[in-house]
Amino acid sequence: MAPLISWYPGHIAKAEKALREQLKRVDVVLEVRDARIPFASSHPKIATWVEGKSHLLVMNRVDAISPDVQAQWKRWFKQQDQTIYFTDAQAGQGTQSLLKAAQVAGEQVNARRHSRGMLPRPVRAVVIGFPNVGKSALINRLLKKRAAESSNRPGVTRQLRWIRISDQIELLDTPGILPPLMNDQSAALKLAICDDIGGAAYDNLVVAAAAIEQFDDLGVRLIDRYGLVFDHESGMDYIIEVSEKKFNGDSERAARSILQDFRKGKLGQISLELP
Ligand SMILES: Nc1nc2c(ncn2[C@@H]2O[C@H](COP(=O)(O)OP(=O)(O)OP(=O)(O)O)[C@@H](O)[C@H]2O)c(=O)[nH]1
Ligand SMILES: [Mg+2]
Repeated sequence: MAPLISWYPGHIAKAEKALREQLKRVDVVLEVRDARIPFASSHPKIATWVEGKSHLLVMNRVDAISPDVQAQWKRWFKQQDQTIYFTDAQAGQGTQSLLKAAQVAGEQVNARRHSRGMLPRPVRAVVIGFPNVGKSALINRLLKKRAAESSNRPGVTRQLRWIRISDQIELLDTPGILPPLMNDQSAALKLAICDDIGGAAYDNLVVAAAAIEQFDDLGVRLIDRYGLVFDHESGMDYIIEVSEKKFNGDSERAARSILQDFRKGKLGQISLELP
C-alpha cells in the first residue's frame, strides 16, 4: 500500500545539513514538541543532536490540552527522569521558567569555559522541532518582541537564523525538520491532523476521516459542533453527512473545516496521545 502521507526528502536533507553544521557551535538544545502529540512529534534524530549538550524539552500548545492530561504527562516524563516545560507560546505562558532554565544551562557552560581559562560568552541555544509546532513564536516570547516570522502554517521559517535574546543568550531559529522517512503512518496521521508536517502530501479527506474516528474514541462530542451523532459509522461516512448538511455536499470543504476546527481548538481540548 502507498503511504497515506509522504514528503519530498530533498529540501529536508538540506535543512538538516545546515542544522548539523550549526550544531557544533550550540550548547543547549530546546526541543519543541506538540503537547497534543508528545510521541508523534518527537524526532528520531534528537538523541544524536543533543549529544554532549544540555537538552530542554518543551511541550508547546499546552492551551490545547486539559490540565488533567498535562499533569499525567508531567508525571510520566518525571518517571523517565526528564523535566519538561509546558508552554503556550501564543499567550506567553510558561516561557519565563524556560528562559531561566536556558540561563542556568548557560552559566554551566561558562563555568566550564572559565575552568579551562576561556572567556565567558553568551550561551548558544538552538530551537528544534517539527514544522509549525511554535518554535518561532516561542523565540518571540522569550525575546518579548517579534523578531522571528511566525504564522499558522507549516514551513514559515526557511533559514537558520541567530537571534540575540540578551547578553546571556543567543537563540538559533530553525525550519521545522521532518524525518526523511516515516515508517509509522499512524504517527504521520497525527502530525497531519495537528498540521505539524509542512510540505507533505496528504489527502484532507483521509486525514479528517481518521481524525473523526480518533475524536470519537476520545469521547469528543461531535454532535455539539456538527449537529450529527457519530454512530459508529466510518469517519468518511460522517464527513459526507456533515458535507450534505452544511457544505452543499462538498466533502473536501467539510474535511478542511473539521481539521480547522480541531486546530483552532473549537472542539475543545483534545489530546491525541496519552502517556
Ligand atoms: N494556541 C496556540 N498557538 C500557538 C502556540 N505556539 C504557537 N502558536 C501558533 O502556531 C502557529 C505556528 O507558529 P510558528 O511559530 O510559526 O511555528 P514554527 O514551529 O516556527 O513553524 P515553522 O517555522 O513553519 O516550522 C502560529 O500561528 C502561532 O501563533 C501555542 O502554544 N498555542
Ligand atoms: Mg518558524
